[in-house]
Amino acid sequence: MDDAALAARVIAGDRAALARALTRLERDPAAVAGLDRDLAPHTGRCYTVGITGAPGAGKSTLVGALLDQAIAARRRTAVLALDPRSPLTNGAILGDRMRMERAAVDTGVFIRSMTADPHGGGLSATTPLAVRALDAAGWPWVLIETVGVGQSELDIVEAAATTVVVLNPGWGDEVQAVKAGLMEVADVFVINKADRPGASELRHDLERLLAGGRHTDWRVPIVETVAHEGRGLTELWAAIDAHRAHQEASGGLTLRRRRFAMLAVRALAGRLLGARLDAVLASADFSRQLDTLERGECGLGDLGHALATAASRA
Ligand SMILES: Nc1nc2c(ncn2[C@@H]2O[C@H](COP(=O)(O)OP(=O)(O)O)[C@@H](O)[C@H]2O)c(=O)[nH]1
Ligand SMILES: [Mg+2]
Repeated sequence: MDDAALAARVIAGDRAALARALTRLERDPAAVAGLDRDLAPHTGRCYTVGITGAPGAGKSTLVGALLDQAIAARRRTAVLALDPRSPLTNGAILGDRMRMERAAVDTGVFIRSMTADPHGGGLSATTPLAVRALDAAGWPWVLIETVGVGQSELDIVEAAATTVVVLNPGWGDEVQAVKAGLMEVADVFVINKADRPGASELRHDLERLLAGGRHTDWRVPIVETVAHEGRGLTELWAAIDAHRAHQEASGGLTLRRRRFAMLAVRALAGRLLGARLDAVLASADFSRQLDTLERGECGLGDLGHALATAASRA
């Protein structure tokens, strides 16, 4: 099926076509320019929620519980799961929902797990394209599950319209991790596993951090959840709704969408440039330049400049 035909079916809400489009762009995000262009007029309506936190924090369980609520409330919600260490397809957590989703007529949810292409760009190139496909397919809510700090795709999740940071009680170093970077990106804090000791201590630590942090007109809420028992999920959806209302009223949503677009375009351009750099590096001409480096006739910086110049001309 060509791009235009596939796009038309995605836009018409055909789930199989959407799955196929996602597979196509997962294989090579740089090769789907035509498909994305055909989808473009139908994008710009969905609302993205990033769910981030350390492996094991309970993100997948939480997403599953959010979906249960979404189904009950007829809130049509799609999920992109980008956590490579706990692919949804392998886990029992969303496994049942995945099977239900596959068998489904329209359950009002759509779940997709995506893995990074290890060669360049990875999920930061794929994710925005996937979000746009879901958007064009008419999914009004897109939840993006990803692992926490230090991952290349984090920047993309920071550009979600609302970012939920998931923590657990009793980890001790939690608050340090929050200070080290998650503080700035959190629109909502979730203390998941609130059935374990230490939830109120963690809450107090977070409150203290928030009070000492930068002051904005959004007060970051702290929601306690017990994801595997479905507790606290009404409150979590309410916190997401409240942040969305704030984002829409304050103009924050426009800024986030712009940042998302910038990061997406940069990731794609990075892939294209990476391919050019590799091509120049593999050329006979550049091999001769590497010989001069080995003979001590030029410096690394000289070759770096030469490579960048040659790649930009390629
Ligand atoms: N006690 C407790 N365990 C939980 C809770 N939420 C998730 N878990 C468990 O924590 C483990 C990791 O959950 P998972 O959702 O895979 O974490 P992820 O790596 O962040 O996606 C699983 O064994 C879950 O059953 C919770 O609220 N309380
Ligand atoms: Mg997970």
